[in-house]
Amino acid sequence: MSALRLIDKPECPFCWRVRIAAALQSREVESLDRSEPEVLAEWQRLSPHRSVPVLIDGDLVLTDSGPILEYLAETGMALLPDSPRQRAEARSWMAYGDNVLGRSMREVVFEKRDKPEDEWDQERIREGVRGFLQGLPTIEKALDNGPFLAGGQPTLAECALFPRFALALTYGVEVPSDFPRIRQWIKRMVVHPAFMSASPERVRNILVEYA
Ligand SMILES: N[C@@H](CCC(=O)N[C@@H](CS)C(=O)NCC(=O)O)C(=O)O
Repeated sequence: MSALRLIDKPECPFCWRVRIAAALQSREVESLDRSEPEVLAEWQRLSPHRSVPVLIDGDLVLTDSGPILEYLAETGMALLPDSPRQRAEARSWMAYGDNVLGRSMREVVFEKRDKPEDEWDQERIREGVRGFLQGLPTIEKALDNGPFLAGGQPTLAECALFPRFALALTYGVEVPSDFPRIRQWIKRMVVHPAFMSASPERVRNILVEYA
């Protein structure tokens, strides 16, 4: 199996999910930080819509985390369950993570990330947190059925959702205690070497506390 190269941004949840998927498959990925000048030039050449992640496998260049994850799932160890129903569920969770959790959490992250605290738009943050929390009951219910969202093992669903929860924690948004299954599920991933090793160092320190 050839070594993969990933044009990467450490806290981008789309890059992060690719790193988790590769780590779950024990595949070596050379992470190329997009902020490095020579990587930036390569990225500008390879990414027509100017987004990360970009995966390079020999002469194959893939943009967008969706196709990248599907490619990894088809060319390496299982990242999707065997049954078509559970495969569809895993993919559906990926969409849920982006459309529900991600959409809300990005408001919190964008507001807090680049500004001093006394300039934060508290209403924007409250709205973001509200949207994120509204997304939790559906996940809590799904975790009634097993330790992971689509079967007994982490799948693409966890690859995509874990960064959303890890970012939430990093930006001060806790999962309330009335979601005990979600809290256990996060801990299950935090103690999993693939999830930990794929996380940015700053976040890893916060996750260690959580476990
Ligand atoms: N649908 C894309 C979304 C990727 C995306 O939004 N990436 C952001 C970073 S998190 C990006 O590239 N933003 C522009 C930039 O950083 O220059 C995917 O799944 O890969």
